[in-house]
Amino acid sequence: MDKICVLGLGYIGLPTALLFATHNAKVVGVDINPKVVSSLKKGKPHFEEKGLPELLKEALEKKAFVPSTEVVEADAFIICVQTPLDKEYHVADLAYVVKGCEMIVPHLKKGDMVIIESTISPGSSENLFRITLEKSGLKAGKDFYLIHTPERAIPGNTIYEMINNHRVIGGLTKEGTEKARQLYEKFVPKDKIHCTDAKTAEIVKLMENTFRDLNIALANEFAIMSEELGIDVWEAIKYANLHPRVDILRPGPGVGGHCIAIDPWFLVETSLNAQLIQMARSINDSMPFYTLRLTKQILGRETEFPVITILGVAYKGNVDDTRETPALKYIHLAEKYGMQIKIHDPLCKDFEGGELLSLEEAVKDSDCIVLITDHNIFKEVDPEVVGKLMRKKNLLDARNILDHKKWKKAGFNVKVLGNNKRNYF
Ligand code: SAJ
Repeated sequence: MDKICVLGLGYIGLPTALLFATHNAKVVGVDINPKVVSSLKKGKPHFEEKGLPELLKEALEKKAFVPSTEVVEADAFIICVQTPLDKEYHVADLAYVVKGCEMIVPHLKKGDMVIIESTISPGSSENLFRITLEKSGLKAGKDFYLIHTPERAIPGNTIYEMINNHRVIGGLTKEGTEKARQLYEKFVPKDKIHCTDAKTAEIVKLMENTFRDLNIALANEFAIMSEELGIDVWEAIKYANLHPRVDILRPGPGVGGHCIAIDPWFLVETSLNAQLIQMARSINDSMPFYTLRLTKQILGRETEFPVITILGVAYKGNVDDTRETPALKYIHLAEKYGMQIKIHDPLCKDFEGGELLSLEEAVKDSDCIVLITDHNIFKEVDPEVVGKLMRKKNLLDARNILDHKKWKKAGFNVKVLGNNKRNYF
């Protein structure tokens, strides 16, 4: 049975480790955080993800998954650590991956695979990780295999997508790529695995996320334009998308998460010609500020020291993840303008931008609700009930998910981001 050591038990590492453990492999999952390791040993995942508790239970019962703080000898090492954006220089911070390689070095032996799933900039397997791993005295391609296979599963549906999405595998050598293909065939259907070289594999995921970022930027630009033109962007996009070759995404208060808001920069750092990509990033990054501008318009000049209720700080709907959330930027900016912010997000456990309150506490004496995250649960909020607790009944729906008729009926002044249409019928 294959022995696998997975480094990093986060959003990608843990499901990856568990899928191998439940598909005929012995897995040691390594995380430097002892709290994560002890919680997993007790059968408790440290974050929410559909199907994860059941998968962990199965892997532990099979005795095929051992959480640990130490790297051990294995046939395949899979690195799934984070690669944050270096905010000062807007380049990939690959230090955690390098650290992972360094931890593998004392355990590396002939014939082993080192597989990097973390998102990395093109060329870094060859130019950076190879050099670190060769400190073992072994040569990449000759003695051990270095492979990149980017994980592209979407948070909220990670386990399904890890199995069913197409997977691109690119090694420094053909032999390594083939060995990795055989390994992933344990849980990925054969016809969904595509083999290539390392640099191509490195760029594929960056291209996908950049494409999505550009599409959302276009939707956001259309939203701002629609406000200026006095039309409803949601209606216009709905009709444009009826065209068989058009698929415009949804505007909103900004783009967050650890992928779309970051990965395009990994391309920008590799080329002098990535102007369109930078432009999309700056449009999406400006959306929290635009959302704040709309908030100020709703409040008007007469509301002094306004109190704002934020519905949702997760970076997107129905997840508990707040990484790179546009809510944080909105809150910082709003506080600079003297607004008092009260936050409600029933899915998130903690948030660096402020205290998380119950719905009642968050709306009490508020002047405006600003819906930032499209959690389904917000559709169940009763405007009659919250309206009674508020000082002024204003709503800014920055995701266009609420039943606006119902809110208006309860006496709310409703504004939807991107809709400036006057009724003309
Ligand atoms: N968003 C919009 N409008 C939309 C769609 C999304 O404003 O129409 C916003 C979301 O609210 C969120 C951000 O964009 O703030 C990103 O959300 P997302 O659902 O587009 O993507 P992620 O970051 O959760 O996951 C993406 C996915 N990539 C693609 O769809 C190309 C996922 O498949 C990748 O695995 C993941 O990035 C990753 O790990 O790279």
